[in-house]
Formats: sequence, C-alpha cells, structure tokens
Amino acid sequence: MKNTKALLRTAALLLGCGLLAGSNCPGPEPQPPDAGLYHTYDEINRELHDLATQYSAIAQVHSLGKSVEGRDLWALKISAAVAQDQGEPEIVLLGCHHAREWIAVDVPFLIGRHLLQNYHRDTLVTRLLDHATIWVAPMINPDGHQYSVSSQRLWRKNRRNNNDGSFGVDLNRNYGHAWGGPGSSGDTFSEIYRGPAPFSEPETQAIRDFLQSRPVKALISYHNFSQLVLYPWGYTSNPAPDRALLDQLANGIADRIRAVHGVRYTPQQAADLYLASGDTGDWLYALRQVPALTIELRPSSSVPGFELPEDQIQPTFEENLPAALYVMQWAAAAGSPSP
Ligand code: 0X9
Ligand code: ZN
Repeated sequence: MKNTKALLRTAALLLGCGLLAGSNCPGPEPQPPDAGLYHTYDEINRELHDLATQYSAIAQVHSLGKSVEGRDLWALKISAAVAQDQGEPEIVLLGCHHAREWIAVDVPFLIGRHLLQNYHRDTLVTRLLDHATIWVAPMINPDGHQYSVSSQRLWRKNRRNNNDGSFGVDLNRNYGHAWGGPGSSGDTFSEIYRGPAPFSEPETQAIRDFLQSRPVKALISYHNFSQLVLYPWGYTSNPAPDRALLDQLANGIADRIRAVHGVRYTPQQAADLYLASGDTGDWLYALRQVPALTIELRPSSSVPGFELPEDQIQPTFEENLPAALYVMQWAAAAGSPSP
C-alpha cells in the first residue's frame, strides 16, 4: 500500500495531477512539523508518554492544563513514590515559555529522561528520587512553539488572538507579581505584551494553579540565549530578602556548568540584566520564598542567537545536568524536616 501510494505520488509529480484524474490523485502528503533534532510538540508528547510507560514505577505524565489553542501542557512527575503525595520536597523544571527558544525544551526533557534512566544505577539520582519529587514540564508554550516550527522561526509569545490584528501575550510578563511594572508593555503588538490582566492566559493560569498546589522547594525556568543564571528580583533592582542565598546558589550552578565543557554562564540578579515585570521567578519567589531561577542557555550572543545548531543540544544538556542535580539536592535537603 505504501509503495502504491509512493508510485502514484511520483506519477502525479511527473505528469501533473490532471492527467491522473480518476486514479484518486493523492497530491503531496502533509508533512508533520519538523524541527530536526529538536523536539516538536508531538514528539515531546509521545516521548513523555513512552517514558511514563517504560518507567511506570517512578514516572507519570500529567496535563497541567491547556494552551489557548487547546494543546495539553504535559508534565512528567518523577519520584520513587510517584503514585503517592507524601509532602516530600518537590523541584520543578519548566521549559519554553518563549516559542523560539527550542533548546529550552530539550534541556529539561533530557534531564528528566536522565533521572529515569539512572534510578538504581547512579547513587545520587537514586537518593534524590527516594527523597524528592521532580516535575519536568518542558513546553509551557506549545502553540507558540508549533508556530515557530511551522511558520515563523523567531516567534516569541503565545498564540492568543488579541482581536486587533495582533497575536500573542508574552507569558514571561503575564505572572501576577508586580504585573504591569517596568519591562513589560500594554501594547498588544509588542514582543513583551503583558496581556490584559495578570494570569490572563491559560498557560500561566495552569502553571500558577499547579505551583500553588504543590510543596515546591525550587524551580528552574529554562530560556535562551545569553548564558546567564538569574535570580529574583527581576521587576526591581532592590535585593530579594534571600539575596545572599540566591547568589550563592546561582554561583554554584555557574561553577558546575563551567566544570563540564568550560562554558561560562554569568550568575546575577535578574534585574541587573534588565528590569522585567511579571516573570515566573518573581511570582513563585513572592509566593513561597524559594529559589526560583531562570537559566538562559547557549549561545552567548546573537549569532547564532535563538538558532542554536543541533550539535549543541547534547553539550548544553551535559553542562546543565550537574547544575540541575545540585539545585535538586539542595532543595531536597532544605525541604526535609530537620532530624
Ligand atoms: O525577557 C525575558 O523574559 C527573559 N529573557 S529572554 O531572552 N529568554 O526572553 C529574561 C527574564 C529575566 N527576568 C528579568 N530580567 N526580570
Ligand atoms: Zn525566553
């Protein structure tokens, strides 16, 4: 059957479809969106479900909610006690608030897969999953990502129809702490459009409801590019109450990243990059006073910018793995009841 279809297609291409009228002219087959070695929404969806099947004792897939266009926001829950909720410390890895930042999907996904593949193989991973729960939600903006893959590579926002000819809200300006402040825009056409109200978007609502319902002790939100490790506050240059601890953790992350391939990520308060209001980290930090970090992945500068070559997926994952494990270990220990 596949061969017959292929033959018909070839004939149609050679002769033109009109000549094949009556032969059920197949036309060109619609191709699924292709991001090369980067994962698309459909691929991430399939792989997360496959992992949950393969590692059913320690992994589950949950939908945290739906996007504007109705795609599920998938998250992998990973723990030795995955079927139970015993209040153990939880650490959350989020990817791809911004559509064009494809590497920010693959890094948290590969970290999650590494945890599953190394339970009862690696002592550190085993101890971690025995005492903590890790959540990996690698694609918070699936509509925007799909649009970036199929139509406009450098799309950033979600795909909200603003009903004035413009599309999209910047999900990293839509969270509810200091919403509407500096570094966000009320102009619907702007790349940093904050939306009409805090949490106006189903994607940020889903993350808000999820984080509020869980005993989260640390969060990393992955973005690119610039190679930075950012901590709250981002909406003001004032130091966060836990600035010393946040700075220490951010330095620890940067040191561990550099130890792998010698690549430098700069630790700093988010506001020192630029002021931006309504981002994920500020909202979670305000809610829970736990480390809520933003890691800006490779590359370092605008060439190649968002279009990081595929051969950098693996090294970017490799350098970020020990950094993520460090945060997870810290949070697992900090979140445990003292003896
Ligand atoms: O602007 C953003 O949302 C992030 N950078 S990106 O290039 N990935 O878009 C940085 C957010 C950091 N937070 C603050 N500076 N408040
Ligand atoms: Zn981003």
